[in-house]
Amino acid sequence: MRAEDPRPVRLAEYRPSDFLIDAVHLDVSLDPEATRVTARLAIRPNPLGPENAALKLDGEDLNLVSAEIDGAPLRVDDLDVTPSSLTLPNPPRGPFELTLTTLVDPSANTRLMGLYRSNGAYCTQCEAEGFRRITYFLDRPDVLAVYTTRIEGPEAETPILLSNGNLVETGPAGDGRHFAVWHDPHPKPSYLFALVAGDLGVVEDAFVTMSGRRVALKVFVEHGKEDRAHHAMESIKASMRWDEETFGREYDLDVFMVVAVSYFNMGAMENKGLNVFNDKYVLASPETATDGDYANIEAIIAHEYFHNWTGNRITCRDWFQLCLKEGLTVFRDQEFTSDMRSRPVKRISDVRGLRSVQFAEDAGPLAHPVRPQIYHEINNFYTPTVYEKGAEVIRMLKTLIGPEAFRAGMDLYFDRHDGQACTIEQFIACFAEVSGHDMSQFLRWYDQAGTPEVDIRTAYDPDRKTFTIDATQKTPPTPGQQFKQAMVIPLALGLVDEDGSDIPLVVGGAHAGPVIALTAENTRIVFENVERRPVPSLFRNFSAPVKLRSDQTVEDLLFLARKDSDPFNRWQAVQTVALRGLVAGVAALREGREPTEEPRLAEAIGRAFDPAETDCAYAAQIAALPSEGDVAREIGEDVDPDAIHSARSYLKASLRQRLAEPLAAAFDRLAERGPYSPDAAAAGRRALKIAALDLLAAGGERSGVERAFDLYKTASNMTDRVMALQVLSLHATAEREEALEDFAQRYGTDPLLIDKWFLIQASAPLPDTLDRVQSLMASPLFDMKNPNRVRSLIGAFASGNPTQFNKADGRGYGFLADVVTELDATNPQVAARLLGAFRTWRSLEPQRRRLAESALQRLAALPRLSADVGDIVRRALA
Ligand code: 0A1
Ligand code: ZN
Repeated sequence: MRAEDPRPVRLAEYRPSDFLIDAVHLDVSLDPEATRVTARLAIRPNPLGPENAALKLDGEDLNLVSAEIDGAPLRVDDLDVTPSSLTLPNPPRGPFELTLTTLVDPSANTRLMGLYRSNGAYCTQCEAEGFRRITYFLDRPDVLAVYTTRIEGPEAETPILLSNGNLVETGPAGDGRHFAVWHDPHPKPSYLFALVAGDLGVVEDAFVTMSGRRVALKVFVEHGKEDRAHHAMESIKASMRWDEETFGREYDLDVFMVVAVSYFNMGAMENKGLNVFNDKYVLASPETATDGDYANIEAIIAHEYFHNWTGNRITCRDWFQLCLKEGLTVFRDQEFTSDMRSRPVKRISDVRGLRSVQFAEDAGPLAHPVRPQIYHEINNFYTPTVYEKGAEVIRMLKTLIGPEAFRAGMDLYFDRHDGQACTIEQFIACFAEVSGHDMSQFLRWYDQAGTPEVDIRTAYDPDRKTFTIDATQKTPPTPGQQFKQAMVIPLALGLVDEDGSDIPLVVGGAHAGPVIALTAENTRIVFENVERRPVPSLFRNFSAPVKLRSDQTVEDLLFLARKDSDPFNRWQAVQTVALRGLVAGVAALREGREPTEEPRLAEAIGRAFDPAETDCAYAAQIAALPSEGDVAREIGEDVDPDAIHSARSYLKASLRQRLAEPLAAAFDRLAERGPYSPDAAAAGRRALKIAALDLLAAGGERSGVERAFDLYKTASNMTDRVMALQVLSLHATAEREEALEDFAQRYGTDPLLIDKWFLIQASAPLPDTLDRVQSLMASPLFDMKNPNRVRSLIGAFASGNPTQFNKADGRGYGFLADVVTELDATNPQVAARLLGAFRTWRSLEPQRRRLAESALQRLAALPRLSADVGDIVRRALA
């Protein structure tokens, strides 16, 4: 039998640390299998803690060589060493220095947590609990220390030696070895520690801060890839400038470094002064990167850089407060992108992402609050709820108190809490203070899980000239939270008059809105002086992360699609019409009927391709139909992924027929002219061109497939080539196979391009996709030890291919369970994330649900399961 569940960690049981560590001197002598780490720790009892406490340090996969207190060796009996800790039962009662020497094996570290190797280089990942795999430590975010790090290694293999802070000394160390000493003056938690050593290329630049200090900027990449580091470098400078201008935040060290590594569990990591990145989010050139890559790099560089203030200077008291740094930093990077590119397009794409992943999480067995109250494995809480819903909560806060009070609250937060490890309450108190708002009800957004559903009914009274809105809110039960309380829901709205203008909002004789806070289960709002029935535009700019049900008619929505002044709701209106049509189409197909068509939808979508439409990026969003996942969520239960796919294909084919001419004209008009530029406007033109191509090829229509094949062959940039390949990949044709073959020939030596090739094949809604995924896993291009390869082949299949993962015979589920079983032995964190594909299994139709459940049960019964995978499996089945 499997071991018992490990004891969970509970927010309610938080206690400050019994001891504090003020300074850390690390001496790291690099060796592929036996790196020697000597840690000199300046420790003292916490004045807030109990007397006579034992000192228990965290440790994992460490080999203890020696231990000393204030220079005197400790005997083994003075210590209690277990696989996860080192305890001193009777430590000194005053300050003391503990020196520990341990050996670690970076080459055997396949979990990619702690010190490990990536293509020969050494690097570290310490968030959340990886530092304990480097040395014994109080590995918790509320223990802040000043770090000095000496790294020593062979000069030939590791000419570059990096750690946090500023470089203070370098020199030879004998025997062909050399050393570097780094000192970081800013006290930090252990999860922000980093070390990198290897033979790397570098691109250098500089930034002069708002107070005139010069900061050296360095981006380290594998040799030969330097010419792909320039976009990342430009993004660093843009981020630094933006944070000064928007939040008054200045950088605080002499050097800021980014290192790209090819083996990385997540996207990137904000280690103080030394951000380590998944190379996918650094490397870009017109020949190798798509518009999407350029945009991701800009956003993720910004995200990690912004953590310097929201996360590093002010950190989290405990891991339950993860959203304190993550939700806020996502909000900041979203704002940055909005300012750098198009605000409405960014909002639309963020909301698409939120709905497709976070709403799905909230609706299933893995739902949890933005600030969880309990966890078994913290690695599993780097979730869309903590990140993306966490950002929505900050956005609502800003909407409710207004931009000036929001900025004042941020200033107060930075001022008051710089250098501290904080809680959500401390953060929110800053905004309560500057705005005078009572935030107690607002705090429920952090503690109550689930997506609130808001139902809005309206009535116009021509005699009284009133327009009444009745809003009801309800949050469905989620695991561990049966009953829900009412939330503060900011409703940004407009009442739109015939000509598209907003009529003045008057309630109780006074001017009202445009944001009304819904705070009770039922709210009635009576607008006065309304001469004609207006069309309500609700939740403008997606003012709250809720599901809206309303009595808006298709006519209302089509009117808003044309006339609303809010670009988000013009897009939303088209989406809602399409979604309603798709849901009806699924019902029809399941009853053996043909879906009925809504010709006015084709008209609304057709406007995106009108030559008069100049905002192509926005038009491409209008043209993009709700995804299969969107339709599944809207249906909610008894979901049949095949029927959804068919209904959507049916709609696409009908749009192709109705819009054949404008689509072809747009495709030709938007053909690439001149050299490639990744800027937002040019990217928008390409996005719209591909949207046209995708519809032209709907149903495998020959002329569309031929166009796609032609674009593939003649493409002058990677976006066109990859997007054309993606359109081709949807239909079983000879062109598809020829293009896939050609792509592998051209780019087979570039791992990031192979990832695109894997992903495209794994996402294809074709019956032989699973077989193909399995044979690609056997190819030498695949590497189960590299998370990027795993995600682009297996992750894309499981989370990005609804029909093939959810094959009616259950083979997709069995396959994922097998891969997770294998991967769990080497990298539990990535294995657990793959299992996220099961987050919606309970909403499937009965046959698939049974098959998914038995795949999960098979995992649950395994004799050895990591904490990471065990936690997801148990919660998914609970
Ligand atoms: N703090 C990082 C996310 C991150 C979390 C855990 C990691 O360990 C494998 C790595 C990165 C961010 O928000 O970017
Ligand atoms: Zn982050």
